[in-house]
Amino acid sequence: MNDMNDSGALFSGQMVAALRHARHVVVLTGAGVSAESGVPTFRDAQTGLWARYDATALATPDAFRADPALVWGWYEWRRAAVMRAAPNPAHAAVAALARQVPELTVITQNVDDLHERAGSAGVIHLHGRLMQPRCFQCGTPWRYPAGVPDEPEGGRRVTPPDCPRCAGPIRPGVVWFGEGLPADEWQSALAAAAGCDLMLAIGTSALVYPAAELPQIAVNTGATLVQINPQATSLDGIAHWNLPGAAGITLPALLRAAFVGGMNETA
Ligand code: BV8
Ligand code: ZN
Repeated sequence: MNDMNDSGALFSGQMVAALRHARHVVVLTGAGVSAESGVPTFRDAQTGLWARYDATALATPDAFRADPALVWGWYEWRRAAVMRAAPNPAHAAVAALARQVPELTVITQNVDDLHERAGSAGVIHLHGRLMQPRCFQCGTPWRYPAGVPDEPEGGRRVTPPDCPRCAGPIRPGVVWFGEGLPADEWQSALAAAAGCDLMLAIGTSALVYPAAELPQIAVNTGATLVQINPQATSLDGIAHWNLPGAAGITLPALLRAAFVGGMNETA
């Protein structure tokens, strides 16, 4: 799984010590942390009705204006997948880490609620939340009917509901490409990245901005950067340690190595 260091330990002793003695840890996650829960990443090829579309093209205000039923259908299909999914050991490890270090800040690019369902509190959602729709026109929050939307495997067009206040179309509560990030969340993320002494970048290709700036900001302010990702990314060059494994295996193992008794004792 991970590069064995010369003493045969799974992780370098220096890295384990850095985590064990960290004062403020930031965990930055991307779609890869939810991959083992069966939630497709942005890199994964789109399937069914969406196979003909590039995700970054669908996730835009223009795409919604041009074909609201296509885009709303896509988000209903993703929401169904997330509601059927369960947090995996990586989400559980992030939640357990909060009890092992003096201060933990969880920053995610994911619009799913798997960190929260695993027990993480105060998660900073840079790109919004699938479960918080609102009116595209007047911004009035809207509530989904109870239950998992019954979406066909291959997806389908679904006309978005009308806003009870202005009859405008309801949109997903996510940040689309070309839209600014929520100001408070972004300011909190910037402050945490600049103030932490160790950042774990987990399951992100670090290609979407401004979120992809956070690891560099952490390194520039003296933090140790540890990346967990089975593939190479643009972070390989700035990370102090690259752990080329699946988050659901690597992160629990790292916690066990760093904290006596690891997760079990705290779970
Ligand atoms: C903005 C919500 C302006 C919606 C998302 C600077 C340079 C270049 C471009 C830009 C720039 N600044 C801005 C831009 C434009 C754009 C951008 O970055 N484009 C990219 C494509 C080049 N940014 C924007 O548009 C941002 N807004 O700039 O607005 C503005 C400013 C002020 C006022 C008004 C306007 C908004 C960006 C947010 C867009 N919304 N999501 C939705 O979900 O539908 S982004 C979305 O894509 C995700 O949230 C995430 O951020 C990104 C996908 O990246 P990842 O999460 O990393 O996932 P990915 O699939 O790519 O990779 C998965 C990784 O996991 C892989 O590396 C894989 O190896 C790994 N993995 C797989 N399995 C596992 C694993 N790892 C561990 N364990 C495993 N088991
Ligand atoms: Zn409205």
